Amino acid sequence: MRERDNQNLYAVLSAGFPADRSSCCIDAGEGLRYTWDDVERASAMIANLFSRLALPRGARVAVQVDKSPEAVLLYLATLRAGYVFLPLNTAYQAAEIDYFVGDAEPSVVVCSPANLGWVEPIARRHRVPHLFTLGADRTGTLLEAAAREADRFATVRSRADELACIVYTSGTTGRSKGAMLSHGNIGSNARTLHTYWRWRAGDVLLHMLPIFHVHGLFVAIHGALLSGSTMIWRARFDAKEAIRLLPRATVFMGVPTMYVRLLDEPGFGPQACRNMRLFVSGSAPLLPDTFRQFEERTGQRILERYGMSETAMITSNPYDGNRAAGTVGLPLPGIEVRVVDDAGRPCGTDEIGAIQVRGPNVFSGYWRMPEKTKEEFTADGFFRTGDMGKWDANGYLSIVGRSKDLIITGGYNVYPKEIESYLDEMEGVLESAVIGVPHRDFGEAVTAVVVGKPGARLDEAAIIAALRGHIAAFKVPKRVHLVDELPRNTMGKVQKNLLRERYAT
Ligand code: MCA
Ligand code: AMP
Repeated sequence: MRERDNQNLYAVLSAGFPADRSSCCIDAGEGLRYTWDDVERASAMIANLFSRLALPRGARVAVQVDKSPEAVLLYLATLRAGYVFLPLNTAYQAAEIDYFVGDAEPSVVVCSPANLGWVEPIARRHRVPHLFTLGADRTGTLLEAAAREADRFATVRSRADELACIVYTSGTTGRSKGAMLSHGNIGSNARTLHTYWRWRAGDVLLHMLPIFHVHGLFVAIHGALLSGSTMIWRARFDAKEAIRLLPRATVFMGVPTMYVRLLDEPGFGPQACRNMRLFVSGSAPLLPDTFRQFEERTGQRILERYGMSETAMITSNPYDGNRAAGTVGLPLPGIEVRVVDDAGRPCGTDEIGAIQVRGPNVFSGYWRMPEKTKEEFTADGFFRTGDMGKWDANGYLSIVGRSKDLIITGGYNVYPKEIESYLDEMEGVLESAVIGVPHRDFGEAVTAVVVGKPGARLDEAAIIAALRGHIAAFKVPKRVHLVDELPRNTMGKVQKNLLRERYAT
């Protein structure tokens, strides 16, 4: 294989690094700057460390660490060394991490030093061969070990179909599924977005998203790397800090909650956006109202796009053409999108149907779930997204709902089934239903409706307190309503639509 045929995602991305390697790649604030040379050398050191561990081909590197430039270096190093990166939400608690480690059987686990006390027993129980720590302040055993390694590394050659990342998405049955994404899946999507969104030398990305999901890890970072652009890097989103930093940026990516919060700041306006050329929104529906208010306040039309962990980005509003509020735009080049009725026939304009997708971006399947994978693909190779949508007369797609029982809160997915199973196990609980209700800040708020066993004395605060510590805080219901019974249809199925109506306010 010649060098330019190497489909390793790092090789693809690094082709976009600027000729001047002494310029800034990541500006993490407080004088902490990483040049492109730093990125190459530090990722080489970690890649050398992993290579020396002689892990089997396809070995998984599971990572639950706070956001930091070093976490990006660890990601890039894993790709370079030809291993499979597996990012995990920092909000996950012991029971959740135990499941992921047991399911993915990683050869390496990297956790934050503060969590070592509870991660170590999990890693031991699952016989993980190598456990390292990495703190957001550059502490931990990973960097200590990597410091002894050489700072040059020949990126491993990978085929397009070789596995690069496993991204877990919450499962409809309560079990999370690992979406297997190849170097080719991620690389092709990165190149497509690079062209479609007109990434260019001199762009500056303000990066405030978490990096354990497709949005912050792939969509945002890859665009910047492929165009040799500087990233202004902050560990978390804060509206005031964003307004302070935006004048130095040209590109920003966020979930709708971030746009709502920017608009809540009285000082936010065209001044802050004076050098901005692109605001991108995704992961959850952007309300047309937010789109319009944003344009009124800043003169900028937010570009909304649509994607999934299984597929990376699928559609996007155009860069130059009309960005239509309430739509997710047009299929990206090279990606086929169709909306079909129950019989699998293509829907006409304004007809609601199931959204399916096929293309080089679509994952190969769920980790060790061949049956589930089979169910989610049609005979002609389209992936069933679980989203419902419709085309308008101009060929723009709108998402009108989901056939999967899913709540999206502040851009994070929560599967009701998982929360219901925890609630149903609680003492005194007979049954429960978990729904999403409209929420000004998070878009949807996780809400539980609980029926107690006869004579049981249930209490909202106690239920919420009991869930905390077990599951990630963003999954914990904001409210728990105690009722005598759940509404059911004649088939005995809980009518969640009625509950959503009842608790909408
Ligand atoms: C935080 N809290 C939340 C959420 N985030 N509750 C519900 N939903 C949330 N998303 C709760 C915390 O548990 C805590 O509650 C309180 O809010 C404050 O926590 P804090 O960490 O300070 O929150 P924050 O910093 O204000 O975070 C809000 C946020 C964050 C910035 C919107 O959630 C975020 O970064 N979301 C982005 C998610 C994302 O990147 N999704 C992409 C998925 P308490 O104090 O009671 O414990 S990838 C994807 O979907 C596809 C591929 C796609 O298309 O992109
Ligand atoms: P995830 O499983 O975290 O990858 O989330 C993917 C889901 O997020 C999709 O199946 C959609 O339901 C939702 N999603 C992503 N982008 C958008 C958007 N722009 N509008 C509405 N829903 C979206």
